[in-house]
Amino acid sequence: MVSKVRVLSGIQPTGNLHIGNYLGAVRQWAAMQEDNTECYYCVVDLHAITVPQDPKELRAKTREVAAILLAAGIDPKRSVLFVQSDVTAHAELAWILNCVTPFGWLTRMTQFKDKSARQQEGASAGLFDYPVLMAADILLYQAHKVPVGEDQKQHLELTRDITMRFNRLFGETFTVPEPRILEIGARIMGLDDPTKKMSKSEANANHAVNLLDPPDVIRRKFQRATTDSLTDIRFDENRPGVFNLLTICQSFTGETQEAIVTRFAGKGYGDLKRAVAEAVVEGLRPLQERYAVYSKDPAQLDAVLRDGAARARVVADKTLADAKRRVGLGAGADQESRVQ
Ligand code: AQP
Repeated sequence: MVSKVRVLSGIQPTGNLHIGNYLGAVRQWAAMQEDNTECYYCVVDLHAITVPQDPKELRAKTREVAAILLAAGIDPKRSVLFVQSDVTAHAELAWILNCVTPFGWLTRMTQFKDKSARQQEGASAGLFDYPVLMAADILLYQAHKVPVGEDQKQHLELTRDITMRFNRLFGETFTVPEPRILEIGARIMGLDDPTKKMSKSEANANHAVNLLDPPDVIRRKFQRATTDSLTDIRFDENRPGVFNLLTICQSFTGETQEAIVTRFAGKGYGDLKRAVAEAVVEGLRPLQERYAVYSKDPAQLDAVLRDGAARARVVADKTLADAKRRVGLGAGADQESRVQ
């Protein structure tokens, strides 16, 4: 039995990390490192190859993302930080879960529908199977809580369904995880089109504010952000551009909605954009400074990731061995554990 609260989350090394990834996920990862938690955070490179990647670029991004996580406050003494493909149990458990996951459940996943629509027939079987690999990531560590952005809510619900189905078929094996989705910042929208989630894979250069963008670039991107033809500044979800800017402002400054609305009373969108840009520049400054230090020390990063993978394997391999035994895999497996 696990006495501490186990936390697991992952991030894909698929491009430049942006403030959506930070506010929706990474910042709360750092905040969840408390005495009563055991946190596992991984760079999910197996997930990244569900869409085509340049091998050299993928490896470089994997290291960059790991260094950003350290810079964002993930403390390798308090958390286990590792690269997913360094722990082979993830792929192995995913196969077992594939075989207990009904095909129909996966066909309902909206993220697959969105992403495969762009690639049509060329979409990989891996992209379709992405949520099952995500379930394996979570179940291997018997995670109680999974801090994610709102876009992952459906995948988390599927993970819970897969867990309950496996436990019903083979006996209590896995902890049923719960998503941890923030009320503010769980869905940051693109600056160019505030009706679309901010995403690493969008091509427009003004779409996302990246965590490593220099201050001038951040200011320019906010200056060009799409707003509307009205003038007053207030939190109104029907005005997605202004709402998104205000949400970003609130997430970085920690102010209440009332305080922000009072601050901008009688001011224009230009003032708002400048103020949000400054809040983000200041908010990201410590992360960017720490990143500069970590990125100059590849040996330290290697050591952190090697140690993280070794510590992750201890937990993951134990869970995998139990799952295999329960399913009846291997010559010496206990065939009696199936309870139906
Ligand atoms: N716009 C967002 N607002 C809040 N949270 C977000 N997350 C992603 N976008 C936003 C959260 O960040 C974590 C890591 O995401 P991911 O890299 O695993 O994949 P993703 O959700 O598919 O992110 P992207 O940026 O949209 O990447 P691509 O374009 O590669 O698909 C997750 O917890 C996610 O919820």
